[in-house]
Amino acid sequence: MNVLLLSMPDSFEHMPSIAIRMPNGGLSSLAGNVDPQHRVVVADLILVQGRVRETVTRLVRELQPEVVGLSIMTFQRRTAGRIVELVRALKPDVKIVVGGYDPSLAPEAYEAWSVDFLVRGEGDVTFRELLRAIEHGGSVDAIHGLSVHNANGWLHNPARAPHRLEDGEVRLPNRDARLLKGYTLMGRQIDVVETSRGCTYDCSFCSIIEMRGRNFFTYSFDRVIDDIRDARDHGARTIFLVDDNIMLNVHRFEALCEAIIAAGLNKIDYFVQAMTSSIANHGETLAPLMKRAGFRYVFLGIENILEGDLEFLRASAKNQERKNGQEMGNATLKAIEYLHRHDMYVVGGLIVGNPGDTRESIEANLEFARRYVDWPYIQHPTPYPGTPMTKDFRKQGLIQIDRLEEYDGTTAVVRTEHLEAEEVEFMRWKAERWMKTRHIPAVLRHDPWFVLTQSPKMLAHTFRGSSIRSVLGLESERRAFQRYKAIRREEREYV
Ligand code: B12
Ligand code: SF4
Repeated sequence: MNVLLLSMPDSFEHMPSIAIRMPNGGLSSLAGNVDPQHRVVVADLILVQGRVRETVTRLVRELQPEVVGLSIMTFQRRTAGRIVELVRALKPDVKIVVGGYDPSLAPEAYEAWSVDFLVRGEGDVTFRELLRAIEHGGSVDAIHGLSVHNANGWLHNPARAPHRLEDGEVRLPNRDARLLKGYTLMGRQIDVVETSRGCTYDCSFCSIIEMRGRNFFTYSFDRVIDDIRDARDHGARTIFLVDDNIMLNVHRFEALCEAIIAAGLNKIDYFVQAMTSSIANHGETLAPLMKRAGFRYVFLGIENILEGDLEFLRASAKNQERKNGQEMGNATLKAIEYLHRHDMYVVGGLIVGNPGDTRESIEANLEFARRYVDWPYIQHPTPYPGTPMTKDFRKQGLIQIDRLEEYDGTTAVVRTEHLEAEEVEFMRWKAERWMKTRHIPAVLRHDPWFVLTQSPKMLAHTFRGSSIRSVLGLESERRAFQRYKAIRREEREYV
Protein backbone atom coordinates (compact mmCIF):
# COMPACT_ATOMS: atom_id res chain seq x y z
CA MET A 1 0.00 0.00 0.00
CA ASN A 2 1.04 3.61 -0.47
CA VAL A 3 1.16 5.50 2.82
CA LEU A 4 1.69 9.22 3.27
CA LEU A 5 2.69 10.52 6.72
CA LEU A 6 2.49 14.24 7.44
CA SER A 7 3.75 16.38 10.32
CA MET A 8 2.16 19.79 10.73
CA PRO A 9 3.74 23.04 9.51
CA ASP A 10 2.93 25.10 12.62
CA SER A 11 5.97 26.45 14.42
CA PHE A 12 6.37 28.78 17.37
CA GLU A 13 8.43 31.79 18.29
CA HIS A 14 11.52 29.94 19.50
CA MET A 15 11.67 27.73 16.41
CA PRO A 16 11.79 30.21 13.50
CA SER A 17 11.65 28.06 10.41
CA ILE A 18 14.32 30.22 8.73
CA ALA A 19 16.86 28.75 11.10
CA ILE A 20 15.36 25.63 12.69
CA ARG A 21 13.56 22.90 10.76
CA MET A 22 13.69 19.50 12.43
CA PRO A 23 12.33 16.18 11.27
CA ASN A 24 9.47 14.67 13.25
CA GLY A 25 10.97 11.68 15.06
CA GLY A 26 7.63 9.93 15.53
CA LEU A 27 6.89 9.69 11.80
CA SER A 28 10.32 8.34 10.81
CA SER A 29 9.86 5.76 13.55
CA LEU A 30 6.46 4.75 12.16
CA ALA A 31 7.99 4.50 8.68
CA GLY A 32 10.71 2.18 10.02
CA ASN A 33 8.20 -0.07 11.70
CA VAL A 34 5.72 -0.92 8.96
CA ASP A 35 6.02 -4.15 6.94
CA PRO A 36 8.51 -3.85 4.07
CA GLN A 37 6.02 -4.20 1.19
CA HIS A 38 4.46 -0.80 1.92
CA ARG A 39 5.71 2.33 0.23
CA VAL A 40 5.82 4.98 2.97
CA VAL A 41 6.53 8.65 2.33
CA VAL A 42 7.10 11.11 5.19
CA ALA A 43 6.57 14.81 4.53
CA ASP A 44 7.47 17.23 7.32
CA LEU A 45 5.39 20.25 6.35
CA ILE A 46 7.61 22.59 8.35
CA LEU A 47 9.89 22.38 5.29
CA VAL A 48 7.23 23.95 3.07
CA GLN A 49 5.57 26.29 5.54
CA GLY A 50 4.51 28.77 2.86
CA ARG A 51 3.28 26.11 0.41
CA VAL A 52 1.30 23.67 2.48
CA ARG A 53 -1.86 23.39 0.37
CA GLU A 54 0.07 22.99 -2.89
CA THR A 55 2.45 20.44 -1.40
CA VAL A 56 -0.25 18.25 0.15
CA THR A 57 -2.27 18.41 -3.06
CA ARG A 58 0.75 17.42 -5.14
CA LEU A 59 1.71 14.57 -2.84
CA VAL A 60 -1.79 13.10 -2.72
CA ARG A 61 -2.13 13.32 -6.52
CA GLU A 62 1.31 11.85 -7.23
CA LEU A 63 1.42 9.14 -4.58
CA GLN A 64 -2.25 8.13 -4.60
CA PRO A 65 -1.96 6.94 -0.98
CA GLU A 66 -4.38 4.38 0.44
CA VAL A 67 -3.57 5.67 3.94
CA VAL A 68 -2.67 9.16 5.12
CA GLY A 69 -1.42 9.69 8.71
CA LEU A 70 -1.11 13.02 10.52
CA SER A 71 1.03 13.72 13.61
CA ILE A 72 -0.56 16.47 15.70
CA MET A 73 0.31 18.61 18.74
CA THR A 74 -2.49 20.57 20.39
CA PHE A 75 -1.57 23.94 18.91
CA GLN A 76 -1.58 22.32 15.48
CA ARG A 77 -5.12 20.92 15.78
CA ARG A 78 -6.79 23.60 13.65
CA THR A 79 -4.24 23.24 10.83
CA ALA A 80 -4.61 19.46 11.01
CA GLY A 81 -8.39 19.80 10.62
CA ARG A 82 -7.88 21.83 7.45
CA ILE A 83 -5.42 19.30 6.06
CA VAL A 84 -7.82 16.43 6.79
CA GLU A 85 -10.55 18.25 4.83
CA LEU A 86 -8.17 18.89 1.95
CA VAL A 87 -6.99 15.25 1.79
CA ARG A 88 -10.57 13.96 2.01
CA ALA A 89 -11.65 16.25 -0.83
CA LEU A 90 -8.72 15.14 -3.00
CA LYS A 91 -9.23 11.42 -2.37
CA PRO A 92 -12.56 10.62 -0.72
CA ASP A 93 -11.84 6.89 -0.22
CA VAL A 94 -8.49 7.37 1.55
CA LYS A 95 -8.15 6.04 5.12
CA ILE A 96 -7.08 8.87 7.40
CA VAL A 97 -5.25 8.15 10.68
CA VAL A 98 -4.36 10.71 13.33
CA GLY A 99 -1.78 10.24 16.10
CA GLY A 100 0.65 12.01 18.40
CA TYR A 101 0.12 13.98 21.59
CA ASP A 102 -3.12 15.77 20.81
CA PRO A 103 -5.18 12.87 19.46
CA SER A 104 -3.84 10.68 22.29
CA LEU A 105 -4.76 13.12 25.04
CA ALA A 106 -7.95 14.60 23.60
CA PRO A 107 -9.46 11.83 21.42
CA GLU A 108 -12.95 13.26 21.99
CA ALA A 109 -11.93 16.38 20.02
CA TYR A 110 -11.60 14.23 16.88
CA GLU A 111 -14.98 12.52 17.07
CA ALA A 112 -16.66 14.83 14.59
CA TRP A 113 -13.74 14.76 12.15
CA SER A 114 -13.69 12.90 8.91
CA VAL A 115 -10.96 10.51 10.08
CA ASP A 116 -11.09 6.71 10.17
CA PHE A 117 -8.62 5.81 12.91
CA LEU A 118 -6.97 7.44 15.88
CA VAL A 119 -3.82 6.00 17.45
CA ARG A 120 -3.35 6.67 21.16
CA GLY A 121 0.15 6.66 22.67
CA GLU A 122 3.13 5.07 20.93
CA GLY A 123 2.26 4.21 17.36
CA ASP A 124 5.09 2.03 16.07
CA VAL A 125 3.41 -1.35 16.54
CA THR A 126 -0.21 -0.11 16.51
CA PHE A 127 0.27 1.43 13.07
CA ARG A 128 2.08 -1.68 11.78
CA GLU A 129 -0.88 -3.84 12.88
CA LEU A 130 -3.40 -1.36 11.49
CA LEU A 131 -1.81 -1.43 8.02
CA ARG A 132 -1.83 -5.23 8.11
CA ALA A 133 -5.54 -5.21 8.90
CA ILE A 134 -6.36 -2.65 6.18
CA GLU A 135 -4.28 -4.51 3.60
CA HIS A 136 -5.90 -7.88 4.24
CA GLY A 137 -9.36 -6.61 5.14
CA GLY A 138 -8.88 -8.05 8.64
CA SER A 139 -10.47 -7.05 11.91
CA VAL A 140 -9.11 -4.08 13.82
CA ASP A 141 -10.90 -4.95 17.07
CA ALA A 142 -7.88 -6.56 18.72
CA ILE A 143 -5.41 -3.76 17.95
CA HIS A 144 -4.53 -2.17 21.25
CA GLY A 145 -4.07 1.60 21.34
CA LEU A 146 -6.42 2.08 18.37
CA SER A 147 -9.72 3.98 18.19
CA VAL A 148 -11.93 3.14 15.23
CA HIS A 149 -14.56 5.29 13.51
CA ASN A 150 -17.36 3.25 11.96
CA ALA A 151 -20.99 3.77 11.04
CA ASN A 152 -22.05 3.50 14.70
CA GLY A 153 -19.56 6.08 15.98
CA TRP A 154 -16.23 5.56 17.70
CA LEU A 155 -14.88 2.42 19.34
CA HIS A 156 -11.92 2.78 21.65
CA ASN A 157 -9.89 -0.44 21.90
CA PRO A 158 -7.95 -1.02 25.16
CA ALA A 159 -4.75 1.00 25.66
CA ARG A 160 -1.41 -0.42 24.53
CA ALA A 161 1.22 -0.89 27.26
CA PRO A 162 4.36 1.24 26.72
CA HIS A 163 7.01 -0.54 24.66
CA ARG A 164 9.90 -1.82 26.74
CA LEU A 165 12.33 -1.04 23.89
CA GLU A 166 15.01 -3.56 24.83
CA ASP A 167 13.44 -6.41 22.84
CA GLY A 168 13.88 -5.02 19.31
CA GLU A 169 10.11 -4.66 18.89
CA VAL A 170 10.59 -1.02 17.84
CA ARG A 171 12.86 -1.04 14.82
CA LEU A 172 15.15 1.77 13.65
CA PRO A 173 13.56 4.81 12.00
CA ASN A 174 13.43 4.93 8.21
CA ARG A 175 15.04 8.20 7.10
CA ASP A 176 14.85 7.26 3.43
CA ALA A 177 11.08 7.67 3.66
CA ARG A 178 11.47 11.46 4.02
CA LEU A 179 10.59 13.13 0.76
CA LEU A 180 11.17 16.82 1.45
CA LYS A 181 14.64 18.20 2.08
CA GLY A 182 16.05 21.12 4.03
CA TYR A 183 16.33 20.12 7.69
CA THR A 184 18.56 22.58 9.49
CA LEU A 185 19.73 23.97 12.78
CA MET A 186 21.31 27.30 11.93
CA GLY A 187 22.79 26.09 8.67
CA ARG A 188 23.84 22.59 9.73
CA GLN A 189 21.76 19.63 8.72
CA ILE A 190 19.98 18.27 11.79
CA ASP A 191 18.36 14.99 12.69
CA VAL A 192 16.66 13.54 15.75
CA VAL A 193 17.57 10.35 17.60
CA GLU A 194 15.95 8.74 20.65
CA THR A 195 17.83 6.68 23.23
CA SER A 196 14.96 6.17 25.70
CA ARG A 197 11.28 6.93 26.22
CA GLY A 198 9.40 8.05 29.30
CA CYS A 199 10.00 9.80 32.59
CA THR A 200 9.19 9.04 36.21
CA TYR A 201 8.68 12.66 37.34
CA ASP A 202 5.28 14.32 37.15
CA CYS A 203 5.78 18.03 36.40
CA SER A 204 2.32 19.58 36.33
CA PHE A 205 2.74 21.19 32.88
CA CYS A 206 4.03 18.11 31.06
CA SER A 207 1.87 15.79 28.96
CA ILE A 208 4.12 12.80 29.32
CA ILE A 209 2.45 11.12 32.30
CA GLU A 210 -1.03 11.17 30.78
CA MET A 211 0.48 9.99 27.50
CA ARG A 212 2.28 6.91 28.81
CA GLY A 213 2.29 6.74 32.63
CA ARG A 214 5.37 7.07 34.81
CA ASN A 215 8.01 4.75 33.39
CA PHE A 216 11.40 4.85 31.70
CA PHE A 217 12.57 2.39 29.05
CA THR A 218 15.84 2.44 27.17
CA TYR A 219 17.21 1.28 23.83
CA SER A 220 20.47 -0.69 23.76
CA PHE A 221 23.57 1.37 23.02
CA ASP A 222 24.20 -0.74 19.90
CA ARG A 223 20.88 0.40 18.53
CA VAL A 224 21.47 4.03 19.53
CA ILE A 225 24.91 4.06 17.90
CA ASP A 226 23.47 2.50 14.72
CA ASP A 227 20.77 5.17 14.72
CA ILE A 228 23.26 8.03 15.14
CA ARG A 229 25.43 6.55 12.40
CA ASP A 230 22.41 6.30 10.10
CA ALA A 231 21.51 9.94 10.81
CA ARG A 232 25.10 10.97 10.05
CA ASP A 233 25.15 8.90 6.85
CA HIS A 234 22.00 10.76 5.81
CA GLY A 235 23.93 14.01 6.17
CA ALA A 236 23.28 15.12 9.77
CA ARG A 237 25.97 17.26 11.40
CA THR A 238 23.84 18.08 14.42
CA ILE A 239 21.72 15.62 16.35
CA PHE A 240 18.94 16.42 18.78
CA LEU A 241 18.48 13.65 21.34
CA VAL A 242 14.72 13.86 21.79
CA ASP A 243 14.35 11.61 24.86
CA ASP A 244 11.71 12.73 27.32
CA ASN A 245 14.28 12.72 30.13
CA ILE A 246 17.66 11.31 29.10
CA MET A 247 19.22 12.39 32.42
CA LEU A 248 16.94 10.26 34.56
CA ASN A 249 19.68 7.64 34.78
CA VAL A 250 22.89 9.66 34.89
CA HIS A 251 25.19 6.64 34.91
CA ARG A 252 23.56 5.35 31.74
CA PHE A 253 23.93 8.79 30.17
CA GLU A 254 27.65 8.85 31.08
CA ALA A 255 28.07 5.42 29.50
CA LEU A 256 26.23 6.70 26.42
CA CYS A 257 28.71 9.59 26.11
CA GLU A 258 31.55 7.05 26.34
CA ALA A 259 29.90 4.92 23.66
CA ILE A 260 29.57 7.92 21.34
CA ILE A 261 33.25 8.72 21.81
CA ALA A 262 34.32 5.08 21.34
CA ALA A 263 32.32 4.91 18.09
CA GLY A 264 34.05 8.06 16.79
CA LEU A 265 30.71 9.88 16.51
CA ASN A 266 31.79 12.81 18.66
CA LYS A 267 32.50 15.14 15.73
CA ILE A 268 28.75 15.64 15.48
CA ASP A 269 27.20 18.51 17.48
CA TYR A 270 24.68 17.19 20.00
CA PHE A 271 21.75 19.02 21.48
CA VAL A 272 20.05 17.54 24.53
CA GLN A 273 17.38 18.37 27.10
CA ALA A 274 18.57 17.96 30.68
CA MET A 275 17.49 18.22 34.31
CA THR A 276 19.39 20.77 36.32
CA SER A 277 19.74 18.38 39.28
CA SER A 278 21.55 15.74 37.21
CA ILE A 279 24.07 18.25 35.89
CA ALA A 280 24.57 19.97 39.24
CA ASN A 281 24.96 16.72 41.17
CA HIS A 282 27.28 14.99 38.68
CA GLY A 283 28.75 17.95 36.76
CA GLU A 284 32.33 17.47 37.91
CA THR A 285 32.70 14.32 35.79
CA LEU A 286 29.63 14.58 33.57
CA ALA A 287 30.21 18.00 32.02
CA PRO A 288 33.75 17.32 30.68
CA LEU A 289 32.57 13.97 29.38
CA MET A 290 29.63 15.57 27.58
CA LYS A 291 31.98 18.07 26.00
CA ARG A 292 34.22 15.28 24.73
CA ALA A 293 31.20 13.47 23.31
CA GLY A 294 30.30 16.53 21.23
CA PHE A 295 27.49 18.14 23.24
CA ARG A 296 27.12 21.79 22.33
CA TYR A 297 23.67 22.96 23.43
CA VAL A 298 21.99 21.82 26.63
CA PHE A 299 18.35 22.70 27.09
CA LEU A 300 17.98 23.06 30.87
CA GLY A 301 14.50 22.64 32.30
CA ILE A 302 15.00 25.38 34.88
CA GLU A 303 11.27 26.17 34.75
CA ASN A 304 11.44 28.94 37.38
CA ILE A 305 13.92 30.32 39.86
CA LEU A 306 11.36 30.96 42.60
CA GLU A 307 10.44 28.13 44.96
CA GLY A 308 6.71 28.98 45.08
CA ASP A 309 6.46 28.74 41.30
CA LEU A 310 8.47 25.51 41.25
CA GLU A 311 5.99 24.00 43.68
CA PHE A 312 3.09 24.96 41.43
CA LEU A 313 4.94 23.41 38.47
CA ARG A 314 5.77 20.34 40.60
CA ALA A 315 9.34 20.77 39.43
CA SER A 316 11.16 21.29 42.75
CA ALA A 317 12.61 17.77 42.97
CA LYS A 318 14.22 17.82 39.54
CA ASN A 319 15.83 21.15 40.35
CA GLN A 320 17.33 20.13 43.72
CA GLU A 321 21.03 20.03 44.34
CA ARG A 322 22.02 17.17 46.68
CA LYS A 323 25.17 16.47 48.62
CA ASN A 324 25.64 13.29 50.69
CA GLY A 325 21.91 12.70 50.50
CA GLN A 326 21.14 16.21 51.82
CA GLU A 327 19.07 18.73 49.85
CA MET A 328 21.15 21.85 49.18
CA GLY A 329 18.66 24.11 47.39
CA ASN A 330 18.14 25.05 43.77
CA ALA A 331 20.57 23.36 41.40
CA THR A 332 20.28 25.77 38.49
CA LEU A 333 23.27 28.03 38.99
CA LYS A 334 25.59 25.15 39.70
CA ALA A 335 24.40 23.30 36.58
CA ILE A 336 24.94 26.39 34.43
CA GLU A 337 28.38 26.92 35.90
CA TYR A 338 29.47 23.36 35.05
CA LEU A 339 28.19 23.65 31.49
CA HIS A 340 29.82 27.03 30.91
CA ARG A 341 33.10 25.86 32.41
CA HIS A 342 33.18 23.19 29.71
CA ASP A 343 32.21 25.51 26.85
CA MET A 344 28.66 24.31 26.34
CA TYR A 345 25.75 26.65 25.77
CA VAL A 346 22.71 26.78 27.99
CA VAL A 347 19.29 27.02 26.43
CA GLY A 348 17.33 28.23 29.43
CA GLY A 349 13.82 26.77 29.70
CA LEU A 350 11.78 29.01 32.01
CA ILE A 351 8.03 29.27 32.55
CA VAL A 352 6.61 32.65 33.54
CA GLY A 353 2.97 33.58 34.13
CA ASN A 354 2.10 31.04 36.83
CA PRO A 355 -0.96 31.77 38.99
CA GLY A 356 0.88 33.58 41.81
CA ASP A 357 3.19 35.56 39.48
CA THR A 358 3.48 39.30 39.93
CA ARG A 359 5.35 41.79 37.79
CA GLU A 360 8.31 41.45 40.17
CA SER A 361 8.45 37.65 40.13
CA ILE A 362 8.36 37.59 36.31
CA GLU A 363 11.02 40.29 36.16
CA ALA A 364 13.22 38.25 38.55
CA ASN A 365 13.07 35.31 36.12
CA LEU A 366 13.75 37.51 33.10
CA GLU A 367 16.71 39.06 34.85
CA PHE A 368 18.03 35.60 35.66
CA ALA A 369 17.77 34.64 32.00
CA ARG A 370 19.54 37.85 30.97
CA ARG A 371 22.45 37.13 33.27
CA TYR A 372 22.94 33.42 33.01
CA VAL A 373 21.53 31.74 29.93
CA ASP A 374 22.97 31.82 26.42
CA TRP A 375 19.71 31.32 24.59
CA PRO A 376 16.41 32.01 26.35
CA TYR A 377 13.56 29.55 25.84
CA ILE A 378 10.99 31.28 28.01
CA GLN A 379 7.43 30.07 27.81
CA HIS A 380 4.09 30.61 29.48
CA PRO A 381 2.21 27.89 31.28
CA THR A 382 -0.13 26.34 28.73
CA PRO A 383 -3.12 24.17 29.65
CA TYR A 384 -2.58 21.18 27.36
CA PRO A 385 -5.19 18.40 27.53
CA GLY A 386 -4.86 16.02 30.46
CA THR A 387 -2.15 17.77 32.49
CA PRO A 388 -2.57 18.48 36.22
CA MET A 389 -1.82 22.15 35.47
CA THR A 390 -4.83 22.38 33.18
CA LYS A 391 -7.11 21.20 35.99
CA ASP A 392 -5.58 23.79 38.34
CA PHE A 393 -6.01 26.65 35.88
CA ARG A 394 -9.60 25.62 35.15
CA LYS A 395 -10.44 25.42 38.84
CA GLN A 396 -9.00 28.87 39.41
CA GLY A 397 -10.78 30.32 36.36
CA LEU A 398 -7.53 31.70 34.97
CA ILE A 399 -7.77 30.49 31.36
CA GLN A 400 -8.37 33.55 29.17
CA ILE A 401 -7.95 32.18 25.66
CA ASP A 402 -9.36 28.92 24.33
CA ARG A 403 -8.20 29.25 20.71
CA LEU A 404 -5.94 26.19 20.64
CA GLU A 405 -3.80 27.41 17.74
CA GLU A 406 -2.43 29.95 20.23
CA TYR A 407 -1.35 27.19 22.66
CA ASP A 408 2.19 27.34 21.31
CA GLY A 409 3.94 28.09 24.58
CA THR A 410 4.96 31.66 23.80
CA THR A 411 1.47 33.07 23.53
CA ALA A 412 0.17 33.64 27.06
CA VAL A 413 -3.30 32.12 27.27
CA VAL A 414 -3.73 32.15 31.05
CA ARG A 415 -3.74 35.09 33.41
CA THR A 416 -2.11 35.20 36.82
CA GLU A 417 -3.89 36.33 39.98
CA HIS A 418 -2.25 39.73 39.43
CA LEU A 419 -1.68 40.21 35.70
CA GLU A 420 -3.59 39.79 32.45
CA ALA A 421 -2.25 37.13 30.08
CA GLU A 422 -1.32 39.74 27.49
CA GLU A 423 0.71 41.72 30.01
CA VAL A 424 2.69 38.61 30.93
CA GLU A 425 3.40 37.94 27.28
CA PHE A 426 4.39 41.56 26.66
CA MET A 427 6.96 41.47 29.47
CA ARG A 428 8.53 38.28 28.13
CA TRP A 429 8.48 39.36 24.49
CA LYS A 430 10.06 42.73 25.26
CA ALA A 431 12.93 41.22 27.22
CA GLU A 432 13.59 38.09 25.26
CA ARG A 433 14.24 39.58 21.82
CA TRP A 434 17.33 41.37 23.06
CA MET A 435 18.62 38.36 24.95
CA LYS A 436 18.63 36.37 21.71
CA THR A 437 20.90 38.84 19.91
CA ARG A 438 23.69 38.20 22.42
CA HIS A 439 24.23 34.69 21.09
CA ILE A 440 25.03 35.87 17.55
CA PRO A 441 28.84 36.06 18.08
CA ALA A 442 28.92 32.44 19.29
CA VAL A 443 27.01 31.28 16.21
CA LEU A 444 29.23 33.45 14.00
CA ARG A 445 32.33 31.65 15.28
CA HIS A 446 30.78 28.23 14.67
CA ASP A 447 28.82 28.87 11.47
CA PRO A 448 30.10 32.10 9.89
CA TRP A 449 28.48 31.45 6.53
CA PHE A 450 25.04 30.99 8.08
CA VAL A 451 25.32 34.17 10.11
CA LEU A 452 26.66 36.24 7.22
CA THR A 453 23.93 35.14 4.85
CA GLN A 454 20.98 34.65 7.20
CA SER A 455 21.40 37.09 10.08
CA PRO A 456 19.34 39.89 8.49
CA LYS A 457 16.42 37.47 8.13
CA MET A 458 16.96 36.09 11.63
CA LEU A 459 17.02 39.57 13.14
CA ALA A 460 13.96 40.56 11.15
CA HIS A 461 12.21 37.52 12.56
CA THR A 462 13.29 38.14 16.14
CA PHE A 463 12.25 41.78 15.99
CA ARG A 464 9.14 41.40 13.85
CA GLY A 465 6.64 44.05 14.81
CA SER A 466 9.37 46.49 15.88
CA SER A 467 10.36 49.52 13.83
CA ILE A 468 13.41 51.78 13.89
CA ARG A 469 11.20 54.24 15.80
CA SER A 470 10.22 51.71 18.46
CA VAL A 471 13.82 50.55 18.87
CA LEU A 472 14.93 54.19 19.31
CA GLY A 473 12.18 54.76 21.85
CA LEU A 474 10.22 57.15 19.60
CA GLU A 475 7.24 54.85 19.46
CA SER A 476 5.68 52.85 22.24
CA GLU A 477 6.85 49.24 22.59
CA ARG A 478 3.21 48.29 23.12
CA ARG A 479 2.34 49.33 19.58
CA ALA A 480 5.21 47.21 18.29
CA PHE A 481 3.92 44.33 20.41
CA GLN A 482 0.43 44.70 18.91
CA ARG A 483 1.98 44.60 15.43
CA TYR A 484 3.91 41.47 16.42
CA LYS A 485 0.66 39.86 17.64
CA ALA A 486 -1.02 40.69 14.34
CA ILE A 487 1.88 39.15 12.38
CA ARG A 488 1.67 36.01 14.53
CA ARG A 489 -2.07 35.76 13.87
CA GLU A 490 -1.43 35.86 10.13
CA GLU A 491 1.45 33.38 10.35
CA ARG A 492 -0.86 30.82 11.93
CA GLU A 493 -2.92 30.53 8.74
CA TYR A 494 -0.82 27.78 7.22
CA VAL A 495 -3.54 26.26 5.06
C1 B12 B 1 11.68 16.55 21.25
C2 B12 B 1 10.52 17.44 21.54
C3 B12 B 1 10.47 18.66 20.89
C4 B12 B 1 11.49 19.09 19.86
C5 B12 B 1 10.96 18.60 18.49
C6 B12 B 1 11.97 17.94 17.60
C7 B12 B 1 11.26 17.22 16.49
N1 B12 B 1 10.97 17.89 15.39
O1 B12 B 1 10.96 16.03 16.61
C8 B12 B 1 11.41 20.63 20.01
C9 B12 B 1 12.36 21.11 21.09
C10 B12 B 1 11.74 21.37 18.73
C11 B12 B 1 9.99 20.79 20.50
C12 B12 B 1 9.29 21.94 20.35
C13 B12 B 1 7.99 22.10 20.78
N2 B12 B 1 7.30 21.26 21.55
CO1 B12 B 1 7.95 19.50 22.02
N3 B12 B 1 8.52 17.85 22.75
C14 B12 B 1 9.51 17.07 22.46
C15 B12 B 1 9.48 15.81 23.34
C16 B12 B 1 10.51 15.96 24.45
C17 B12 B 1 9.74 14.48 22.62
C18 B12 B 1 8.97 14.26 21.31
C19 B12 B 1 9.57 13.12 20.55
O2 B12 B 1 10.23 13.31 19.55
N4 B12 B 1 9.40 11.88 21.01
C20 B12 B 1 9.89 10.68 20.33
C21 B12 B 1 8.89 10.21 19.25
C22 B12 B 1 9.31 8.87 18.67
O3 B12 B 1 7.64 10.04 19.91
P1 B12 B 1 6.33 10.88 19.53
O4 B12 B 1 6.66 12.12 18.86
O5 B12 B 1 5.45 10.91 20.71
O6 B12 B 1 5.66 9.90 18.44
C23 B12 B 1 5.07 8.66 18.82
C24 B12 B 1 3.58 8.75 19.18
O7 B12 B 1 3.17 10.01 19.61
C25 B12 B 1 2.86 8.31 17.96
N5 B12 B 1 2.58 9.25 16.88
C26 B12 B 1 3.02 10.48 16.69
N6 B12 B 1 2.54 10.99 15.54
C27 B12 B 1 1.79 10.05 14.97
C28 B12 B 1 1.08 10.04 13.78
C29 B12 B 1 0.39 8.89 13.42
C30 B12 B 1 -0.34 8.85 12.13
C31 B12 B 1 0.39 7.76 14.27
C32 B12 B 1 -0.32 6.54 13.90
C33 B12 B 1 1.10 7.78 15.49
C34 B12 B 1 1.80 8.92 15.82
O8 B12 B 1 3.74 7.33 17.45
C35 B12 B 1 5.09 7.81 17.56
C36 B12 B 1 6.04 6.63 17.66
O9 B12 B 1 5.75 5.85 18.79
C37 B12 B 1 7.99 15.84 23.84
C38 B12 B 1 7.67 15.09 25.08
C39 B12 B 1 8.18 15.61 26.44
N7 B12 B 1 8.49 14.77 27.35
O10 B12 B 1 8.32 16.77 26.64
C40 B12 B 1 7.63 17.35 23.77
C41 B12 B 1 6.22 17.74 23.39
C42 B12 B 1 5.77 16.83 22.28
N8 B12 B 1 6.36 19.10 22.88
C43 B12 B 1 5.35 19.84 23.15
C44 B12 B 1 5.23 21.21 22.78
C45 B12 B 1 4.00 21.93 23.28
C46 B12 B 1 6.17 21.83 21.99
C47 B12 B 1 6.13 23.30 21.56
C48 B12 B 1 4.79 23.80 21.04
C49 B12 B 1 6.49 24.27 22.66
C50 B12 B 1 7.46 23.72 23.61
N9 B12 B 1 6.97 23.24 24.73
O11 B12 B 1 8.64 23.74 23.38
C51 B12 B 1 7.25 23.35 20.48
C52 B12 B 1 6.66 23.40 19.06
C53 B12 B 1 7.61 22.98 18.00
C54 B12 B 1 7.33 23.61 16.72
N10 B12 B 1 6.85 22.86 15.73
O12 B12 B 1 7.52 24.79 16.56
C55 B12 B 1 4.32 19.14 23.98
C56 B12 B 1 3.05 18.76 23.21
C57 B12 B 1 1.83 18.92 24.08
C58 B12 B 1 0.57 18.80 23.31
N11 B12 B 1 -0.48 18.40 23.97
O13 B12 B 1 0.52 19.13 22.13
C59 B12 B 1 5.17 17.94 24.54
C60 B12 B 1 4.38 16.67 24.83
C61 B12 B 1 5.85 18.46 25.82
C62 B12 B 1 4.87 18.90 26.87
N12 B12 B 1 4.74 20.18 27.08
O14 B12 B 1 4.20 18.14 27.51
N13 B12 B 1 9.56 19.66 21.10
S1 SF4 C 1 11.12 15.94 34.10
FE1 SF4 C 1 10.71 16.62 31.96
S2 SF4 C 1 9.78 14.85 30.91
FE2 SF4 C 1 9.70 14.44 33.13
S3 SF4 C 1 7.66 15.12 33.76
FE3 SF4 C 1 9.08 16.86 34.09
S4 SF4 C 1 9.04 18.08 32.17
FE4 SF4 C 1 8.08 16.05 31.74
